[in-house]
Amino acid sequence: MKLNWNKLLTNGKAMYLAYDQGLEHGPVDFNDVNVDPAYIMKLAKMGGYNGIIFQKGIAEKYYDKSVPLIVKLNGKTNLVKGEPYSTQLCSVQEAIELGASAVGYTIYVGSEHEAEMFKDFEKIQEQAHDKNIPVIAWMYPRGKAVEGKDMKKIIPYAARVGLELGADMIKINYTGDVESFKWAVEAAGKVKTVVAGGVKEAPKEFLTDVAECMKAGSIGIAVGRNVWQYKDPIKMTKAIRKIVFENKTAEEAMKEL
Ligand code: FBP
Repeated sequence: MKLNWNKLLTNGKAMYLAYDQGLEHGPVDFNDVNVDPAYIMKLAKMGGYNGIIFQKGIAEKYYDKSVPLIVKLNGKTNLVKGEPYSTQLCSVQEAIELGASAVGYTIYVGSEHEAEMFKDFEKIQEQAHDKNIPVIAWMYPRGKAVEGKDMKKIIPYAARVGLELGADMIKINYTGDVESFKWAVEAAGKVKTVVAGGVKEAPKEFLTDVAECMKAGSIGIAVGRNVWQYKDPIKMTKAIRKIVFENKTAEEAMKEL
């Protein structure tokens, strides 16, 4: 199997712009400007991202081929309570027809529905690899069984599950310190690790987190809100770029803002 990473990586590193929050959280995350997917598409191009992450509906109507497309194949709203299950919403074939260079899939590790997501993942992983398309797994510990548990231990477990299941890249949340994140990256083995952003933080905090993740061995980021909710998303993009591609510190990157 020879995966096609064409343009999804620059010298082995990557910056992806995530924009599936409209499904996961609803328009509460947006303002008048970033509510428009066409604006995000332009931002991805101007910022020189290695990929834009869309659900199929947005990809169908707004994807303009200017940067690689990563189609998120499953999702859920945050309106449903109880043990989380992320349902498949798009097939690998549809994603390819939309122009996808990679596909994304969320697995809620620890959920009562974990086994169903594992099963769904097995199929999409096989179909994607059949077409040499990399699979990015959002490995998110969720559900009663993991609530209150130490994420410094659970996130490395989720990372390892990504390796066991055959993901090519995993997207995980920062554990909060370099040592435990390094352990997560090590647990993922040959699977590339990118870090998710989470709720918007103060720029200094966010860039420090990015720098720490890179130091711990992450190959890049796959973030949304901390970029497009920032007052000048292009400046924030340039700051992240300094850290991811030029090994700069958070302090040095702050000069871009
Ligand atoms: P953000 O950088 O905005 O957190 O985006 C990363 C992401 O994984 C999105 O792809 C997804 O929509 C969202 O986080 C899921 O957030 P959560 O499940 O933590 O509410």
